[in-house]
Amino acid sequence: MTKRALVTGITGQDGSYLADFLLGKGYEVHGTVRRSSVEKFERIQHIRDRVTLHQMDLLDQLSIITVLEEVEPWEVYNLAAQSFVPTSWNQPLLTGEFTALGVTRMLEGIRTVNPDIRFYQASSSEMFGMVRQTPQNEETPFYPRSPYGVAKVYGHFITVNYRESYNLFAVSGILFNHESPRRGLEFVTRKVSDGVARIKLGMAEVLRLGNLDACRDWGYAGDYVDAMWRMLQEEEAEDFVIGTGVMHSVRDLCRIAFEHVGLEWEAYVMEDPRFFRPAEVEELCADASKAEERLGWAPRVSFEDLVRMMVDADIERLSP
Ligand code: NAP
Ligand code: F7E
Repeated sequence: MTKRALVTGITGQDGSYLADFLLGKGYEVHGTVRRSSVEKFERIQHIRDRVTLHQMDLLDQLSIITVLEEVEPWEVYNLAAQSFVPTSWNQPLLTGEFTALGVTRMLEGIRTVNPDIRFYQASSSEMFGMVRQTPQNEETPFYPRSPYGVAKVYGHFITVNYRESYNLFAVSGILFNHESPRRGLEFVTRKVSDGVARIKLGMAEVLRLGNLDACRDWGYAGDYVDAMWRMLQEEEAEDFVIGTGVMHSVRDLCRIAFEHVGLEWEAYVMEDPRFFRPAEVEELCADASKAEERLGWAPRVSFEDLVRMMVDADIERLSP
């Protein structure tokens, strides 16, 4: 029988890769979109006729229940959120509504419509914030450093709580940063790949960034959606950390990206106080050994290959 999945946030980076992945597995794929005066479906344009879209907003409980009733999914992947950390300081209440309370609305919808649905929550390494130990695993305590991180901690624990209270198959994937040519332009990897492409093509002269010392465990989004799916195929609902275990600084990112097009990064990158954050997450590094052992999951794309893939894609996109 054909499996049916519902993906919230299908127009986002991860939603689009997950839709590709599930279609490849033979799923019937449904996705939720917010009503907008203009369509923003670029990331799913290539599969537009293979997925079914439904209007839904995380702020609107009725829209969630209606979509769950219409689609009757076996699996729900809750990827929708306000996901950009700096915006969470400018719009902390909206971030809380989408990224925290939105998860409760999804879980309440599932409990009401069909408690047998398997539920995936997109938790984040931002929950570790000011890290209590390195590398971080499923047992590491959380210390979020932004309204976004705080909202994700709520989303994480409400998922755990509904699993324990109502026996739902509800899991959290604690995913470390993952990137791709479909990454939003404001995130640092894409800002760098886009900036490098513009400089190489003579369309820009400098690239203004914030904290170059920040370190992240960056992986490839295409690898990470596979881990989401694996978590929902398990016998027991459990949470997993997903990351590469390799950490790089923003400085490394710049060096590798500029080197790829034969340029010296120091000549073009300027630190700009506008891009520093009120509270920073200095470093994150995953210990994904539980996922490796239990899910048989491992990242396939290295950081260097990821950066080169993103730079090449932006050069191709921007070339006349
Ligand atoms: P993204 O590209 O920003 O996509 C977010 C998606 O959420 C978009 O489709 C957006 O729709 C939708 N959305 C936002 N607010 C909504 C609302 N009120 N109602 C319904 N849909 C709404 O994010 P991503 O990188 O794919 O990340 C996917 C999820 O994983 C997010 O929850 C994020 O917080 C989490 N996460 C991401 C990473 C990472 O490194 N990428 C790591 C850990 C966790 P529009 O197109 O209408 O804006
Ligand atoms: O920043 C530093 C910045 O915005 C990474 C989201 O997907 O991953 C993402 O959150 C680092 C930070 O991602 C600039 O200070 C320096 O230390 O690419 P980012 P993020 O904040 O780590 C997590 C796991 C999520 O869950 C989130 O949804 O890079 N940095 N200069 C900069 N960052 C940006 N954006 N722009 C700069 O100019």
